Amino acid sequence: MTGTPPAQPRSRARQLRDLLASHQLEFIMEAHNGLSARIVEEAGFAGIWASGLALSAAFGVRDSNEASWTQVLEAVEFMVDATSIPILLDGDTGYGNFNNLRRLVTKLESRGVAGVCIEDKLFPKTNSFIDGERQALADVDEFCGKIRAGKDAQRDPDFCIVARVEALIAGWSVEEALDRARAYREAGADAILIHDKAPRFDNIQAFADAWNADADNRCPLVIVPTKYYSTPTDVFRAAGISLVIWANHNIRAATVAMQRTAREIFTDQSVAGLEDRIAPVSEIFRLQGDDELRAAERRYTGSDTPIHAVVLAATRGEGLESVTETLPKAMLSIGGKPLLRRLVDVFKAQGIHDITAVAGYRAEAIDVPSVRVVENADYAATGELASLGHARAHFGDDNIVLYGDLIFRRHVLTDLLEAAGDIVVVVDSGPAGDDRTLRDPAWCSAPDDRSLFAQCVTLSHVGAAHAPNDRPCGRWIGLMRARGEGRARIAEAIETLQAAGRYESAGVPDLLNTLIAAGVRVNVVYITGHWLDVNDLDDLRAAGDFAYGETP
Ligand code: SPV
Ligand code: MG
Repeated sequence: MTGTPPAQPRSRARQLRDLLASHQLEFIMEAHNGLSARIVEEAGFAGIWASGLALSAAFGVRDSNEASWTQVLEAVEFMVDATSIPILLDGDTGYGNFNNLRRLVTKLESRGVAGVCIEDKLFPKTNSFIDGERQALADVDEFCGKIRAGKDAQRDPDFCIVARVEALIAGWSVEEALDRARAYREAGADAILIHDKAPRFDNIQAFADAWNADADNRCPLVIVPTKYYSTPTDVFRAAGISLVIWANHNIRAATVAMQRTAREIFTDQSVAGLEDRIAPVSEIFRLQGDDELRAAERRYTGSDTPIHAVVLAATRGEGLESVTETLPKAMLSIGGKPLLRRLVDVFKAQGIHDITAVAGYRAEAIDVPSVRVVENADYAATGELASLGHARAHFGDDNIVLYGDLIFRRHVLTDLLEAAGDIVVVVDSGPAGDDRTLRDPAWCSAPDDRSLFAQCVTLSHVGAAHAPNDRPCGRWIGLMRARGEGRARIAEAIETLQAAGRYESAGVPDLLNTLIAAGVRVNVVYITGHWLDVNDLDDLRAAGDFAYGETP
């Protein structure tokens, strides 16, 4: 067979090299541990600056080589593991002479770090913004030897060594900075980081003008606008800068957040007033990649029976007629992906591969890989339960049933899968939850106490019809699980509804209420937000924004 072999994914070192060579201004951002690195990647950055200042601050030591190079290496390894984008390590002076740099480069390559930046100062260095003028610069020849040694040590030709010129920091002239930069380029540096502590861009502008005017200087320029931050970014673009490093803004933002939080908790002796302003623990679990572990557990421990998902996708969607002429609601595109495809991605991430969609309106338009489509041809005259009945042949011992217009963060499904009980529903106790005019208000045995650990709460009633007089505890989001004995109880409840002549028109809330009336325990998992259902054009827009903030 002939044909072009599939393209290899670019290595991280290659990605960094491409960023430096890019014809447009590129940006990388500081991170100091695995969590912040993942946050930088999720924000959309194409690379990470493993800042010496931020790493040492996170360790609680000074930016004066108080943390050993192996401690830095270990921290950066966590950052590599947590991300897929290139990391440029702030390697200070290379932690010693040429030989120390060689060893550093070898170790960085083995840990998947894409490049290192070394500065022409003396070990142990001090942060450039502390008494910069008192800082001695390295001898140019010695520093060039270090660059050459580093380049000779690398195995991957794409690994980048960025040479950082500290002449302006130490109070020397632009000319001195240019002389040094030229020497470093000739020694093999892949890019020049020209650093300055002045509040204006003038010196670097003069440096860049001279650098770019000289045809020999085909070597990208990198800057760190920490002090001249008010300079418009377009000025950097016009100056021909290749890469901007936002060098310390995550550690500084985290510092303010932690100071405020600690002070507030100390003063209030309570966290009640704070809870809604800090990341929910579920967000931390998400950033830690907990979903993947849950799915792997199911895959490898064999302790779980396969889970079947049934998506109720028969409706066109009242309020969405203008966009559902040719497709059902479940096929509406959210952020470039049909709703149903989003659900499939979430299921697959949890190791759920048996997915059935019950189609009705424009059934032929439901075309999503990995989804089995069954049709409720009588969808217009029947209810959700009848649609569910069409998927009966594809139920297993463990089933997830949900509305096809849902979009939710992955942890919502994780929470459901973690919950105990044969029949479990997800209820949002968030601010909108106590509004009984919303779809599917839910009354439960206890309100959400927002505790970290699962409460034992059961469902008492769902839906506005025949609702109790007190306020609902939240809103059923249209997502439930039925397994083991729960299946038999559901079959009985369906018989009850049939006997009462209510089956054809019944919705899933009717089924749940029938179960509750028969004394069946329906457990509740509380969530607060992090989901949407798409009922009208406003919801559709909101879903687009929601999807935008999602993990790729
Ligand atoms: C760092 O982020 O550690 C740097 C950049 O070296 S700066 O702090 O601006 O010198
Ligand atoms: Mg540094």
